[in-house]
Formats: sequence, C-alpha cells, structure tokens
Amino acid sequence: MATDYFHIDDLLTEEHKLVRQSVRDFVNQEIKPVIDNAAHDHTDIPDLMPKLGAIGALGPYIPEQYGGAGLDQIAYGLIMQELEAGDSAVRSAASVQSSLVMYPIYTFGSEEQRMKYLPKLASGEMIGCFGLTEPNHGSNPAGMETKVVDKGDHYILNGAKMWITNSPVADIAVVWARDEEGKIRGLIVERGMKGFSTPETHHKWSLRASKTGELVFEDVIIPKENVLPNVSSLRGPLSCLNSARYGISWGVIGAAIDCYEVALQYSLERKQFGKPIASFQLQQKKLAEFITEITKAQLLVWRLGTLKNDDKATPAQISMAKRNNVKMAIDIARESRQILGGMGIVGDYPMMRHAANLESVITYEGTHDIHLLITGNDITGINAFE
Ligand code: TGC
Ligand code: FAD
Repeated sequence: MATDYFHIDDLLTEEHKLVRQSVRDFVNQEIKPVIDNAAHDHTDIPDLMPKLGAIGALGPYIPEQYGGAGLDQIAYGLIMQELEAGDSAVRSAASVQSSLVMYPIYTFGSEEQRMKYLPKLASGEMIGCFGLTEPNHGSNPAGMETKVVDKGDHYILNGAKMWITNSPVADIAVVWARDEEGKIRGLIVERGMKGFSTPETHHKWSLRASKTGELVFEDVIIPKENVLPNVSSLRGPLSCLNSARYGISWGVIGAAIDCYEVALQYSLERKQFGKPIASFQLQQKKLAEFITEITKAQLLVWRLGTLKNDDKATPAQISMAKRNNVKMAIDIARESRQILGGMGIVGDYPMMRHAANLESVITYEGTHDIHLLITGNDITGINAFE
C-alpha cells in the first residue's frame, strides 16, 4: 500500500514511516493471508491481541512507563490506517483496547489502576472492552439506565450494555453507569465477578472477524478500588470517543486504499473489447475520483493529527473527519467492487469484506447522521438532537 498522491510522506518523520512500515509488514504477513477465512468462518485471528501488543499497536500514545509506546497522534493514526487495510475488525480490536480501555484508565484512573491494568493491556496479555451503548440508548447515551449504587464499602451494579466489541473475550470491561445522584461513573468490571456475563451476538454480516456481545450485570459487587476516581459526567466517556473516532478517521483510509489499489491493478490487467478496462473513460472516472477522495481524506486527518498533537482538535472537528472519511471509504469499497465485475464478489478480493465491515464503522462511534448533527450544532449553535 503506497498511495500518496500529494506527497504527504514529506510531512512525516522517519519514526512515523518506520512505525507505518512495521505495521504494514505485520498486516501483510499475519492478517492478509488469514482474514478471508476468519471473516467467512466468523472466527478470531489466533493470538491477535498479543501480536498487536508486540508491534506496539495497543496504546501507542500511552507513556512508556505504563507499557505504551509513547508515540504521537500521527503515529497512532498511521497504525490504525495500516491495520484497517487488513480488516476493520483488526483496527477495531486495537482502537477499543487503546482509546476506549487504556485511554480512560490512563486519563481518569488512579496510579494503582494504571499500574495494575495498563502494562497488561499494552502487551495484549489482557483484553478490554468498553460498555456505553445500551439496548434502549445508543445515539443518546445520556439516557443510560445501568445503575451503580454505593453500599459503603463497595458498589452494586445492575443493567445491561449491548453491541460491545470484544465483550465475549474480554478480561475487563470499562463500564459507564449512573449513580444515585445521577452522575455518570466509570467502573472496571472484571470477568469472573459474580453476576457478570457477556453473551455473544451471532449472525453478524459485518465485522465477522471480531467478536461482539452484551455485558449483563445482575447485582455485581464492584470493589471501591475498581471505580475510576477522576470522572463523574458524560464528558468522560465522550472524550474516549474523541480518541477512537480520530483513529477511525485514519483507519478507514487504509480500507479505501486497499480497495483502490486492487481495483487499479485489476483494471490494468483485465481486458474486454480487446483493451484493458482501465482504458475506458467510465472506469477511469471511478479510479480518478477514488484517488481524489482518498487524498482529501489523507490531508484532513494529517491536519487533524497535528491539531491533536497540540491538544487543539475539537470534538466537532473529529466528528467531521470521522463522518467524511467513513463515507469516503464505504463509497470506494462499493464502487471499486464493480470494477472487478463478477470477481468483485469473491473473497479472493477484499472489496465485499471491506464494504460489509464499513457498515458497522459508519454506525458505531456515532452514526453518520449523528456526526452531521454535531457539525450542525457546532456551526449554528442550535442543538437539533432533541
Ligand atoms: P451534551 O449535552 O452535548 O454533552 C454532555 C457533556 O459532554 C460534553 N461533550 C463532550 N466531551 C468530550 N468529547 C465529546 N465528543 C463531547 N460531546 C459532548 C459536553 O460538553 C457536556 O459537558 P458538560 O461538562 O457541559 O456536562 O450531550 P448530549 O446528551 O446532547 O449528546 C451529545 C451527542 C449526541 C453528540 C453524544 O451523546 C454522542 O456523541 N452520541 C453518539 C453515541 C456514540 O458515539 N456512541 C459510541 C459508543 S462506543 C462505540 O461505538 C465503540 S465501537 C468500537 C469499535 O469496535 O471500534
Ligand atoms: P439508534 O441510536 O437507535 O439509531 C438508529 C437510527 O436513528 C440511526 O440511523 C441514527 O442516526 C438515527 N437517529 C438517532 N437519533 C437521531 C436524532 N436525534 N436525529 C436524527 N437521527 C437520529 N457501543 C459501545 O458502547 N461499545 C462498543 O464496543 C461498541 N461496539 C460496536 C460494534 C458494532 C459491530 C456495532 C454495530 C456497534 C457497536 N457499538 C458499541 C454500538 C454503537 O455505538 C451504536 O450502535 C451506535 O451508537 C448507534 O446506536 P443504536 O444502534 O442504538 O442506534
């Protein structure tokens, strides 16, 4: 994968390029050869998390003292891009662990919590998941019903979360719940706690190489030391989403480039009417538009990354990038499949898999329409959610 029409590589450091190359090599060696079968059979990629840990893809921007790689936000984005060129399920695994589990423990956790969980999450020895969405509250997490009650020396947790990436395989879950005062609290729930179960969601037609499930809490006793001390409002979980949405806006460029490069190559080799199909204007229009949209998306995330490095990226800017880039990628996956004709529907080529995966990506971390309303709110000052 080398598509770089506007020489964005000139804006990268040597470290960025080295990180990108090592993740690209990993994806070519460990993911691409097995991903079609994993997606087809709805199975995990063996030892994915320790392998991601070994290449520094879990918590890349978490400081090294906690097991992270201490990299900047551009490096994080490049890692997500390369992983999603393999499959959105692989990027999902890395972004949930990094942005939705390690980030809140690092940002809102005590020093003891950081030391207890972050190194094992960074190495992939421990798998985490993030529970915000509920059966009755997806786009509107402020309505959450999961309840945590203070019992003096411990808390009791009741409720349910739904659509949780990696819940069936997670060792811990960062769970958001409302307390008696109506405040939103973050809790670390551990597998094995009595009353905690994680039923799997079956029959997905998207992200088939990723496990998705529920989190069910029936009078789960939560020790006080498992509560994140430095968060008490919706701002907490929503700030985790900023980090994950940022990663997605880079990641999907990887999926789009994978589709574009396969379609370009195929169009140069496949002959109809005595000529390569790349010589037909209609096919060139598609390919030219793909590279134009990919380039625009690359420039958007590069600038967003520099803003994020300076801690200046706003949630609304991140929403714009997530919405634009996911739509760009899903459109390219669908259109590029057509360039392959009948061959576009078989698993030897990645388009159908990417397109199906991107149906989840355009939905999770805030739907396409929710992100548009976030932009609308930002530019007009009028909240159209309610
Ligand atoms: P609103 O009243 O606007 O805000 C409540 C408080 O939160 C603050 N805030 C944010 N803070 C940080 N980052 C953000 N992005 C923030 N957005 C809002 C806000 O300033 C306020 O703070 P304060 O101190 O004044 O109280 O909240 P609202 O209830 O009107 O909702 C706003 C809305 C709709 C944008 C938000 O709820 C939303 O983003 N909804 C979408 C839900 C969502 O994205 N869920 C994702 C679940 S996780 C997931 O999908 C993981 S997939 C993982 C994978 O496999 O990769
Ligand atoms: P709803 O909120 O019911 O929305 C349905 C439709 O209504 C959407 O089109 C939406 O845009 C539209 N809509 C809603 N409100 C408005 C409005 N005000 N104005 C206009 N239109 C509106 N969640 C987690 O917490 N952790 C995870 O790890 C996680 N992983 C996921 C993995 C997968 C594969 C999937 C599919 C989802 C995952 N999610 C996760 C949940 C995801 O974040 C939600 O699906 C998403 O936020 C949308 O919520 P919903 O499905 O309840 O849809």
